[in-house]
Amino acid sequence: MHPILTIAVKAARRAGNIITRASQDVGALKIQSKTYNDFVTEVDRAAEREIIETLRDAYPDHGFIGEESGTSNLESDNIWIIDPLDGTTNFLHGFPQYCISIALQQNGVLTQAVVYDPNRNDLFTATRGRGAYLNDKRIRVTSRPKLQDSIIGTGFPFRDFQHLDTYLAMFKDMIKKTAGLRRPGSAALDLAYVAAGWYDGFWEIGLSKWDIAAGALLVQEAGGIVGDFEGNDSWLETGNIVAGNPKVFSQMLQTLAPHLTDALRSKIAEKIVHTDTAEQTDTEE
Ligand code: 2AM
Ligand code: CA
Repeated sequence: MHPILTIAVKAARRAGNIITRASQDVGALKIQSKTYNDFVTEVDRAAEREIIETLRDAYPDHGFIGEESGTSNLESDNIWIIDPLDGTTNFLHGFPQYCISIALQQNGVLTQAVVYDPNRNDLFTATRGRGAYLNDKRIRVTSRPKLQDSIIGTGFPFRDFQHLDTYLAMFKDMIKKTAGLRRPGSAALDLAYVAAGWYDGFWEIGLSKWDIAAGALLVQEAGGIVGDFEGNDSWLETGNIVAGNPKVFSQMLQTLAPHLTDALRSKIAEKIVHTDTAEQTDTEE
């Protein structure tokens, strides 16, 4: 294992211990609502502190983007992107689908990824150029050629409902064009499942960097494709993400295309649309 990845795994397992201990008595936790329908607990915070301390011990000059503690030292060429507990709502309800997600971005490129599911003890890891692994076994995306035979993961809009109608139209189309949709509630694990070949693809609107950074590298290193809704690279920035095996990925883009509003197009494409169609009004928003 790459030495940097070894440290990230250590951090993830330590956070896993904190979360698992707390899961025995979620009733005792103090819960705060960050914004409507977005919760944080002392467990999220303690797990993130543990992860950052472990990484900072080894790499004092690295920077951090954490879901709970915000950003620090962003001038560094090495930025860790951390979600200490992805699936907090599940965790709070005792629904055993949540994980720790840690990614390293070096000079703007994702290079290391850990997604750790403490309930199943599933450790998903990837280093750019070296493949993706589940508990030390190499994983690959599926080779299933048809969307019609595929299982696709997704997430529902939960906080910001501006795209809800668009999402439901996408959802309706996907229901008809796939073998089934799944919505367990942790985006980082959803992406890990694409990498492991348990799903053939995944899509969601408006995620945060820490939900997807690690999972996306897992998918890429497992031979899959990650893109925004037009297949371009703005997914980490916009959080509008499609991932899948190469064949299913392009069929998903075709399925989503008729539903795209300007706001859901790639950043670059959006600029072109705006200059070319300056007279047009946006009917969707
Ligand atoms: P989080 O638990 O780390 O915030 C799935 O839709 C993604 O959205 C998850 O990765 C989850 O990450 C985030 N999310 C935040 N609040 C949510 C909620 N109330 N319901 C579903 N997902 C939520
Ligand atoms: Ca998250």
